[in-house]
Amino acid sequence: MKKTVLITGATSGIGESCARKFAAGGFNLIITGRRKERLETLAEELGSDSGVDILPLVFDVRSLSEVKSSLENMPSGWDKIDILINNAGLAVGLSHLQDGDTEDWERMIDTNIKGLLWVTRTVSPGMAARGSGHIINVASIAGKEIYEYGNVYCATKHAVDALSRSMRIDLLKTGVKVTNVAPGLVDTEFSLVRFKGDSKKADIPYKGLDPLTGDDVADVIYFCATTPAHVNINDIVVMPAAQGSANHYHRI
Ligand code: NDP
Ligand code: 8X3
Repeated sequence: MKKTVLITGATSGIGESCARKFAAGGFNLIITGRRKERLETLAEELGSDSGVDILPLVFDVRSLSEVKSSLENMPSGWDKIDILINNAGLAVGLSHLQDGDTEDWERMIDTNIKGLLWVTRTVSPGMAARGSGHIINVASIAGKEIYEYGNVYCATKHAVDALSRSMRIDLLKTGVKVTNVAPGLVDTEFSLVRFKGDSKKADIPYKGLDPLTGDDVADVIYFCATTPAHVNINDIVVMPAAQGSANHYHRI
């Protein structure tokens, strides 16, 4: 029987790459995000190409009521989630703390921390009751280190890192595995979102080096998700070869 994977933030970047990778691997997919048209187009494309079943669900992870009404009222046959990939997330703004925009902070905290918690709180009881499952949290190198101007985004990803470790202990006796995946620089829509649509500023982080692609990170996530039952990758940091730390890049 095919396993089901739920991917949050599948409308672009790492999440979309995960959808393609897991569909190619024969998993049924629940793909989520706020951009309905993108989700439906992806669902149609992957459904016809790979022959797996795909359920697109449009909701904002920041809203506990939207998360619950979407995930607690699934069509029949979709209520057993084997793998949850908590990927939806974003950075908004890049400034010293004393100049920060508090609305940007709220968006990051509400999405990256609370959104991940709302989805996990809704999905994990079913996994625990069945005695199996795998939660994969997409954190960041920004959850291991900090960089100037990164303050609140780094804090949210440090929170994800802490939650991954906490969840692993809390779920230990239930048979549910927990993996933390911490990428460095990945070329997605992330930078465009951080710089609020300013494509000139958004290109700067990727100049003069080969960043990771969403597909590179999806390969790592897929590897983590397909280890034998008795093996768990607890935590994995994946970086472009040209990035030595959150603060060190080799640009040509
Ligand atoms: P993208 O901007 O390409 O993708 C982000 C995804 O998150 C989109 O599908 C977006 O969907 C979804 N999302 C954002 N906010 C919400 C929300 N409120 N509700 C539901 N879905 C939401 O960026 P990435 O693929 O790079 O980002 C994916 C994850 O990887 C994030 O957690 C990010 O922090 C992390 N990361 C990224 C790195 C990078 O350099 N790019 C490095 C390390 C980690 P929609 O807009 O349709 O809702
Ligand atoms: C995204 C990578 O270095 O921009 O998490 O924080 S970074």
